[in-house]
Amino acid sequence: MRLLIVSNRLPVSVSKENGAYVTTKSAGGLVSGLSDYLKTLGHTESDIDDYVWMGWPGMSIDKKDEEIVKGKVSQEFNAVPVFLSKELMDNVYLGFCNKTIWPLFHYFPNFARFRKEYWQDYQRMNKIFRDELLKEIRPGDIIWVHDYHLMLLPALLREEVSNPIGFFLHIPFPTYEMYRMLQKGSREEILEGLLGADLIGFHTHDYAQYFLRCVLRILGMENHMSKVYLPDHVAAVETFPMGIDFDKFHTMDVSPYPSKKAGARKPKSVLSVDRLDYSKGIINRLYGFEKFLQEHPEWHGKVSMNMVVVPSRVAVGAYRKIKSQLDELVGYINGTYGSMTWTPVIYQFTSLPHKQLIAQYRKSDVALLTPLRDGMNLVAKEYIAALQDQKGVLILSEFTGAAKELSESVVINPNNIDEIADAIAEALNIPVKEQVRGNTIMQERLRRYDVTKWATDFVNDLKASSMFSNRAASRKLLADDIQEELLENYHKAKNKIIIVNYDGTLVPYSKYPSAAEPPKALLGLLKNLDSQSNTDIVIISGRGKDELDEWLGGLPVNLTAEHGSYIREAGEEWRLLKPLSARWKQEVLPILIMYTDRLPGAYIQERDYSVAWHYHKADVEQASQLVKEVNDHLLSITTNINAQVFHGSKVIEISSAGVNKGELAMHWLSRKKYDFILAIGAGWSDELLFQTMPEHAWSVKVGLAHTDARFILDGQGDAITLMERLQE
Ligand code: GDG
Repeated sequence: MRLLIVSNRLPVSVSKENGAYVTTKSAGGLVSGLSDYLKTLGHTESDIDDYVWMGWPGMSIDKKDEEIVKGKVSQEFNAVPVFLSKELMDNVYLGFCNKTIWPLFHYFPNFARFRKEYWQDYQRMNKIFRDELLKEIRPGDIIWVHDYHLMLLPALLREEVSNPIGFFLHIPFPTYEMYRMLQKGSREEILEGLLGADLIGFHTHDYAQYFLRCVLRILGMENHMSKVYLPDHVAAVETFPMGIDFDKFHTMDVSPYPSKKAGARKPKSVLSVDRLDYSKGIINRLYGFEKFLQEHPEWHGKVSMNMVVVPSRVAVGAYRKIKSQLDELVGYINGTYGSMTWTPVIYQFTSLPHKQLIAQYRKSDVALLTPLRDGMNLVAKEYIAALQDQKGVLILSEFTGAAKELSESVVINPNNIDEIADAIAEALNIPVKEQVRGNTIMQERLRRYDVTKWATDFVNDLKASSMFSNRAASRKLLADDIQEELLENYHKAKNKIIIVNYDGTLVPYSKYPSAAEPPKALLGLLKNLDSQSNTDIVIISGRGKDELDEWLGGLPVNLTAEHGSYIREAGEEWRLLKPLSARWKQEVLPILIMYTDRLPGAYIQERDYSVAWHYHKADVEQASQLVKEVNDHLLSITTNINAQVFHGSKVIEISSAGVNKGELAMHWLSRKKYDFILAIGAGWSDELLFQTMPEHAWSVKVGLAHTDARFILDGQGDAITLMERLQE
C-alpha cells in the first residue's frame, strides 16, 4: 500500500547554482519528523511499503526545466514537485499562510493581514495541488495532507476520489474568538475544506476541541463523540501528539563534535534552538536571561546562553523586524554584562549540521524554550531524548503542545519575564539526582510514543475512519443497480404504497419551519405518482394539519399530521387515528416555557396533540448544551404522563404516547396487501417507521447516519430523483 504525503514544501529545496539545479534537505518540524518515519517503511509490520511526497520545490522553475527537476527530486527523494509561480507563492506562502493564518493561529492578531488576493490565491493554489494530485493518485493510495497551507485540499479531493484522506495540522488550532477574525467566506470554507478528510489530527486535545467548537459555531454542525457526520462521509477528529525518532537522538554518534558537559568549574551552558519566529518567544527569552543576570551576579562568568536561531521567512516584514530586535538585544546584553573572558550570549544565526545540533543538546546543562505559542515544539523532545547521561534541565513554555507530555520539566509562562529569570536560577540548582529522575520518566514516554508510532497510529486510524465512512455509506447505499431492482419491483407489483416523510425528504430541511413550502414541481410529481395505477401515496409529517392542508391539501394523496395523531385519507376529512388525550400538555408546557426563557431564540409551537420546542434561531453552542438537559428533563416526566419525546433537527417534539410513525405505518399497511412498499424518511422519528416495515419493503434513509432502514440515499435531491424515476 502506498502513502501519498502532501505538504506545501517538499522535504528538499531546489535552488540554482552556476546554472545547475541543486537540492538541499529542508529543516523544520514537519520534514524532520516525517522523514524519520518514512525511513522505517518496509522494515516494520505496517502494510504501507511505499510512499511519494508531493509538494512545492521551494522556487519557481522555468517551464523548460520542469522535467529535469522532476527527475532529480523523484530519484533522490521519492518526491513529485508541484510547480507554482513566484507571484502565486508570494500571495499564498508569504501572504495568506504566513501573514494571515500563522499570526492568527498563534494568537498574534495584530500581525495578521487580511487581503482578498491572498485568500483567492490560496484557493487557487489548493486547486492546483488537487489537479496535480489527481494525476498521481492510484486506487488504494492513502492520502495524508499536512498543515495550514492546504486546508482546502481534503474537500477538493473528496469530490474526486474515494481514497482515504487524512489531514494533520502541525500548528495550534485557535479558539473560536481568534478563528472568527478570518474573513467571512474563508472561515467557513476552511472548516469545510478540513471536514473533507476522513480523519483530522491535531497535536493536543485542546486544539481538537477548539476546532470542533468552530465547526459548531460557524457551520452549525454538531459532533458525536468527536465525529462529524456529513452527507457523504464521516469526519473523525482526534489527537496525535507528534513524536520524534527517539533512538536517533539518543544513540547517534556525534563525533567529531564535543558532546560532554563542561563540568563543575566551566561556564554552564543554557541552550535555545528555534526558527526565527515571533511565536517562539526569543525576545522574551533574552529579557528573561538579562533579568536573571541582573538578579544573580553570582552567576556572572559562570553561565552562557547559547542561542541557535535558524533563518526563516526573511521575506516577511514581521520576521525582519524581530531579527533586528534580536541583534540589538544580544549586543546590549553582551555589552552590558560581558567581559574579555566571558560572553553572556553566544548567538548563531544559522542552521547547524544535524550531528552538531545533537552534540549541542548533549553538552547543554539547560535548554530554555519559551514559545508564546507552538503547535508542539519538537526541539524540547529532541533535547530530552539526546541526554545520554539523563543530566540536564528543560525549561519549557506552557504554551507549547509538548508541555502536555513533558510535565517533569520546569514549565513556565513565558509572558512573565520574572518567571523566566527565576526558572533559569532554579534549573541551574536542580540536583543531578533529581534531573536524572525526571529525564528518565520523560525519555521512557518519548521512546514509547516515537514518530513511527505517531505516524502509524495516524495512518491506522485513518484507514479505520475511512472504512467506517465507506461502510456506513456504501454498505447500504441505494446504488443504481439496486434502484433498477426497485423499479422493476414497482412496475411488476399489483398494489403499491409510497410512505414518504415531508421535511428533509420531499423538501430540504429549511432554516425556518415556515419556509418549507413545496415547489410546484413537487406537487406535480406527487399528483402524477398518485395517478399511476394502484399506487397509494402517504405523506407523513410532524407538522400540524392546517399547515399540511394549506400546502398539500389540494392533492388527492393521504396525509398524516402531528406524527400520526391525525390522518386524512385521500378524499376524506381529517380525523384522529385513535382517541387521544392532551392532558399531559399541562405538565409539559411550564417546563418548556422555563427553558425558552433560558435560551434566547427558542420558541414553542403548540398543536392539538403535540408540542414542538424549536431552537433553530438560538445560539448553536448554547442550544447544544441546554438541549440535552431539556431532553432529559422531559424524558424523566413523560414516562408517567402518557406522552413521548422525539428529538428532531433543531426541535424537540412531544406528542401523545403511542402515536408515532411506526403505529401509523401499521395502520396504512393493514388496509391492503401491498406487494411494493417504499418508505423514505430523513429524521430520527422515521426510524420507528423503518423498524415496523415488513421484510420485503424498501426502507430508505436520506442522509448518512446509523439507521434501521435497509438503504441510504446521499441527499434530499436523490430522494426526489428516485421518485421521479418511478413515473417512467
Ligand atoms: C512546526 C510547528 C511543530 C532546528 N534547528 C536546526 C534544526 N532544527 C530542527 C529541529 C526540529 C525542527 O527543526 C523544529 O521543529 P519545531 O517543532 O521545534 O518547530 P517548527 O519548525 O515551527 O515546526 C511546531 C512541528 O511543526 C511539528 O509538527 O512541533 O509546533 O510550528 O526537528 O531538530 N535542524 C538542523 N539544524 C538546526 O540548526 N539540522
